[in-house]
Amino acid sequence: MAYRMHESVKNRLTLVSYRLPVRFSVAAGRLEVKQSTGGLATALSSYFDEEGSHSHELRWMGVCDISEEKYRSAQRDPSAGDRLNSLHPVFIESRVGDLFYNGFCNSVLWPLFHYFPSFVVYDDTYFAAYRKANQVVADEILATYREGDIIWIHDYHFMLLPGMLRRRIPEVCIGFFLHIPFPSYELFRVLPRNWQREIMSGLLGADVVGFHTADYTMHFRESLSRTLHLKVTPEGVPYQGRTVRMRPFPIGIDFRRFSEVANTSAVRKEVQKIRERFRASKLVLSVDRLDYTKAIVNRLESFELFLKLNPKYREKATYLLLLVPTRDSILKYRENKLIVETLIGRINGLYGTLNWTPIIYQYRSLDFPKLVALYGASHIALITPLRDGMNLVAKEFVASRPEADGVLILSDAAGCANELQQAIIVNPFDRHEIAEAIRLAMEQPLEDQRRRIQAMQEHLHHHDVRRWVEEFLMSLEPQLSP
Ligand code: ADQ
Repeated sequence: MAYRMHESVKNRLTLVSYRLPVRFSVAAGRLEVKQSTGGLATALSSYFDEEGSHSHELRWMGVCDISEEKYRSAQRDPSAGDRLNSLHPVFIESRVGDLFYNGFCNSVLWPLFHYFPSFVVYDDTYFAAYRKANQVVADEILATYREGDIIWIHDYHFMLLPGMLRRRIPEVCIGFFLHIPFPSYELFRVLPRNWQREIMSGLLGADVVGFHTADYTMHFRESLSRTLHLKVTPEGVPYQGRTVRMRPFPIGIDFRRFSEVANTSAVRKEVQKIRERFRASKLVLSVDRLDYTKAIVNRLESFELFLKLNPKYREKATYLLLLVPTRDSILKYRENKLIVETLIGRINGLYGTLNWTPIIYQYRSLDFPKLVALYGASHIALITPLRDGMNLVAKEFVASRPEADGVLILSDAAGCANELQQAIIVNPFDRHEIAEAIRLAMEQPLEDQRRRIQAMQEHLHHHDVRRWVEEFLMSLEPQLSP
C-alpha cells in the first residue's frame, strides 16, 4: 500500500509513547543504548527502521529511563548517528515520574481497563502526577512544534495530552491510539467523576482516536455519551467546532521479519536442538510479561488439570513458561510472581519424575532469534489472558511456523481472538475448557493444523504492522492542509 499522505505532504511526524524504542544506561561515562522489548516499541520500530518505508521526518518522544543530568553528561558513540538524533527523551522528575507511572498508570488505569477494579489504588496524588507528567510532555512538544507537524500519541499514559495540545494549538493534527482495552462504562464509571471527564475531554483533543477492536470503540463511545453527555454520531463526535473520529485499527506484527528469521539456518538449527532435547515430549509454550492480566495462575492450574485428567500425557507434555520481568516495584506484581513460582514448584513436585519436569520456567527477556526458535520448536502456544488489548505473542507464534504446523490456544478475551478465529478459542476463566483444549491440541491432525495456521498466516501477512501504521496515518489525512 502506498504511503500517500507523506509522499505529498511530508509533514514531520512525532510519535509519543511512554517508552522510547531503546533503553538508555550509562557505563563508564558512556551512553549505552539497548533495544526495548515491549509490544509497542517492537511493532513501531520495525516499521520506522525500514529504509524507504516512509519519506517524512520522524521523531520519537518518550520518557527517559535515566536522569537528565546523567543523559546529558554521558559520552555518545558518534556511530549511533541518525537513530539517536530522531529520539527525543523527555525528563520527568523522579517522584512525579513514579506516582505517574507506577501510580496512576499502572495502579489505576491498567487494572481498571483490564477489568480488575478491586486492584485499583485510589490516591489523589496519582492523578495530580498524571496531569503533571502529561503537561511536561505537552510543554516539550509545544516548545519544539513546527507548523504542519503530525502528533501521534500512544497509549493510556497520555490520555490528557491531546487536550493540552489542542488548547494551545487549535489547528494541530493529532492521532491517539489506545493499546489496551477500553472497558465497558460499568468499569470506567468507577473513577471519580472529575477524572472521568478530564480523561474524556483530554482524548477528544485528538482528531482520530483508535482502538484495537470494535468492542473497545463501542465502549468508548458509550462512556463519552455518559460522562460528557455528547451526541455520538456514526461519523464521530462533534466537539468544540471539530468532529472527532473514532474507529478500530487492529495492530499487526512485522510478519515478514518473523517468517524470514524462522526460516534462517541458524534458527532452524536451534529449533532442531530444542526438539531433540525434548524428543519424548510435545512442547506447550507461553510467553508473557509477568502480569496478573495474563492469568498465568489459571493457565498453570489448567495444565495441572490436563495432566491429572490425561495420565497418558505425563512425561509426554512439557510446558515452557517464559515470563518477562515487568513493573516489579508494584506490590500486586511481586505478589503475583510469588504465587506463580510457588504453584510451579507444587506442580513440578507433584508430577515430576527423574526424567521429566512438567513445567520449565524462565524469568527473563530473550533475544529475537531465541524467541523465534522457541516459537518454532513448540507444538502448542497457550495464550490465555483474562483481558488483553491485542496480544502480539499469539500473532508472532503463527508467523514463526515455516511448515504451517502447530496449534494456537487463545483466550476469547484477547483482542486478537477477533482475527485469529482458526485458533482453539477458550474462556480463560474455565480451567476445564483450557485443559480439554490442550488435549485437543495434542491430538489435532496435521492436516487440520496446516489448514488453520495457513489461514491465520495469510491474514497476518496482509494485515501487518506496515498496513496498521499506514491506515492510521491515512485516517488523519483530512486534518492536514496540503
Ligand atoms: P504487552 O502487554 O507488552 O503490549 P504483547 O502484545 O503480548 O503484550 O507484546 C509483548 C511483546 O514482548 C511481544 O512482541 C513479544 O515478542 C515480546 N516478548 C515477550 N516475551 C519476551 C521475552 N521473554 N523475551 C523477549 N521478548 C519478549 C501492549 C498491550 C497488548 C498489545 C500491545 C501492542 O497490553 O495487548 O498487543 O501493547 O498494541
